[in-house]
Amino acid sequence: MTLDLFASPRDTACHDSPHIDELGPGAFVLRGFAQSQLTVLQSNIDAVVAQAPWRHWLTPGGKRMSVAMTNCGDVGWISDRQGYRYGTHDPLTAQPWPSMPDAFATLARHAAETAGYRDFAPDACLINRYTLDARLTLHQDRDERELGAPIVSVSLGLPAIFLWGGLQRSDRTRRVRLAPGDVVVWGGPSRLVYHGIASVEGSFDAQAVRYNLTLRKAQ
Ligand code: MD6
Ligand code: FE
Repeated sequence: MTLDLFASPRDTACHDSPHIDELGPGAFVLRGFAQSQLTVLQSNIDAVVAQAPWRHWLTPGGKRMSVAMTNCGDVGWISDRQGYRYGTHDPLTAQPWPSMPDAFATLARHAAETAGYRDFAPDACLINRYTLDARLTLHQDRDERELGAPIVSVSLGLPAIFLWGGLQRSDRTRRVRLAPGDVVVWGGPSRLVYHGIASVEGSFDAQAVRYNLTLRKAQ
């Protein structure tokens, strides 16, 4: 995988700071890549949530997830006692998931290209909302049919401590702070790395939350 910082001149419009941290083979944090688009992204999140409200999925084991979620795109990620899967309809409203905003798909394509993945065309976006007490335990993203495509993840709102592990759950993890506007892109040999969110930074008096967009090619 080659890292081509100057993949395309139009990419430069997307980010103010091209600083890149390498997490592992094929995995990068593009610091501040979405900084100039946070307002647009947030209004698109609000529009999705107006159609497909936040909900706390149950894990297959019956536990309520602390992270609130919704989706947009052709398919959305669903969890319940039957398991994890992608579905075309929101089980809460029985409607198709809201369509993927252009701003999400374009940002994801540019971020993927900057990390060396050409022609990324996401068909699913999971939107996560973290309050201060929310956590996401170590997991692999393996419900997608297309494991050859990378995943692009965009952070908004409060900063968080992201855990980056290895290909085994028991591998040691590295703590990586993700700030609003940071974009993580990973695929290739790192596609099935275990990862999670250890904590969200903030004070309990504030109403602020963290949002994360995870764009994937699911089908
Ligand atoms: C989060 N992210 O940042 C959780 N998964 O809130 C993920 O679980 C994730 O950032 C796959 C690829 C990128 C991610
Ligand atoms: Fe994940």
